[in-house]
Amino acid sequence: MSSASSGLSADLSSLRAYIGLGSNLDDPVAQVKHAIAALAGLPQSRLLRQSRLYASPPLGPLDQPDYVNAVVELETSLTPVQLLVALQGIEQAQGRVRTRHWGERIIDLDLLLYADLQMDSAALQLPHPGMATRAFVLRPLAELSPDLTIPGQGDLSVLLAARAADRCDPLKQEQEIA
Ligand code: A4P
Ligand code: MG
Repeated sequence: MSSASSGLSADLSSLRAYIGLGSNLDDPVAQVKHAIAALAGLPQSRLLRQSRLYASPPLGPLDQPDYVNAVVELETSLTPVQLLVALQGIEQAQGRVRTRHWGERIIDLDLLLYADLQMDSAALQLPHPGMATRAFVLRPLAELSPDLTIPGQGDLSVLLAARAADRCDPLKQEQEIA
């Protein structure tokens, strides 16, 4: 954060975070939209942009429904851990129940990127582990910020090209209308 910056908005604008959303239970389109609305209401934060909603086959156990995925961009003055706790609060408020690893879920909110921070603690890893190989993260992220570099992983455009064969398509417009 620049010490020369003077107002709160200048400080906020220097901290960008990207959140990945995923749902494959209980009306996934509505669940993702509900979570985006909750993200827009987070304290000390502003929702900047949201991707379209995408449909993708499950990563992990195949005997579960396809997912709806999206990515949003926030500016925030919450710390990374405060933001993670806030995301978990939104998951709980929407009734998320943890089942099997990579199993079906009402809503999953992953902190993908927080500025250019790299960290590896028990509670929080940044960038989110696995994001660099997941088309359902890379494609909506590239819709928002195609020129991003993922810290420790390289250019988003290169990472995305490596997943070109993976299925992950924007939902048709009529499916997106609430
Ligand atoms: N954690 C560490 N770093 C982070 C971070 N950057 N963001 C810790 C969020 N959480 C982070 O997460 C487990 C623990 O990760 C948390 O306690 C947190 O402190 P969780 O949400 O409780 O459990 P999870 O999501 O089931 O586990 P995991 O391994 O994080 O799964 P993923 O990676 O989130 O993948 N297929 C499709 N098509 N689309 C999907 O969205 N999602 C998953 C879940 C599987 N298959 C999918 C999709
Ligand atoms: Mg998760």
